[in-house]
Amino acid sequence: MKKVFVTRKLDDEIIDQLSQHFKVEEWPHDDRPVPREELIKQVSDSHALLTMLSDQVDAELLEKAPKLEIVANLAVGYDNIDINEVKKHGVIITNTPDVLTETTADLTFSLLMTAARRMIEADQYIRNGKWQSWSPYLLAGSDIHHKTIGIIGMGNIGQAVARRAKGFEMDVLYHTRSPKPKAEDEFNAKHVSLDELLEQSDFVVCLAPLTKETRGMLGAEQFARMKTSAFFINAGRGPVVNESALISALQNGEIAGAGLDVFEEEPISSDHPLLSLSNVVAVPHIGSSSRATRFAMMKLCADNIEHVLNGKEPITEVR
Ligand code: 8YV
Repeated sequence: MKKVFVTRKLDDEIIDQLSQHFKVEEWPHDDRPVPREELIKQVSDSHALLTMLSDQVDAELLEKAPKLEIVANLAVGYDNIDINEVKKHGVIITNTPDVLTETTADLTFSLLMTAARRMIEADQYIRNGKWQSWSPYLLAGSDIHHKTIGIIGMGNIGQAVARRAKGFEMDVLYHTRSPKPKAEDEFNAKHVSLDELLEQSDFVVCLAPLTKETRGMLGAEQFARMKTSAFFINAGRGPVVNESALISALQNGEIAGAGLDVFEEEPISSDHPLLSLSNVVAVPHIGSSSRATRFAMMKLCADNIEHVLNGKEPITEVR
């Protein structure tokens, strides 16, 4: 019987599905990653790995995995996997696109709204007993409707964010490797250079994947180009941003605020400098985290594994 190793405790229904056909072993914790030594030990006789973003799949691991046929990553991003190495070893990689698009766009837009309308500060204001009377500019924030949103990385999630922005009658700019004529028709979106996007947007939303080209692409120079009234939202990958440059831009009033789902190094601790800033909204990488979507992601990983180990085509292969 072929063996599947699952690197985090998942839904019982998923494990039951896989156990009907395969020998399944699962790291028994849902809140901490499998230690590297354990992963290396487990992979030595595994035919499939169901991995999380916190697991590094690299040359060292693959050398120790002679039977491995598939790595099914529970995320649309796969920057934790050395694609070239995996391909060299003839192993198939799958990810979880589409099923998480709308949920991640919801969270991205929530971050934008929460930052602009100072929702966290307002909630804390009441909880801390500060609400004594009404006042004209009490917790006055920034408008969202009719403003300009600039989306960096116009893939499926970027387009789903643009669709939400249209509901708020926003102007949509975007910057991505190749223009998206469909998005231009549907949202009247304008493809612009990164500099133009930064200079003209009231909300800069980063959804770019992490690659050699995008690592550190937003630094001091880019934040300096943004309007002082603009907000920066990141629901893509932390290392696309130079975090110390972002902190300086926020501290020096070069930008108005930020909404962040992702960070340079995750998890961040409660004494992280970003958390000392009242104009920052931070959430712990929960973009795709609705119950239904996380289940759909797990199911897609299990289905991909079932297909590949049974000699069928994978459903969502990373090519
Ligand atoms: C994942 C994500 O849930 O899909 C991605 O790329 O960032 C999230 O949706 C997270 O990475 C957990 O693996």
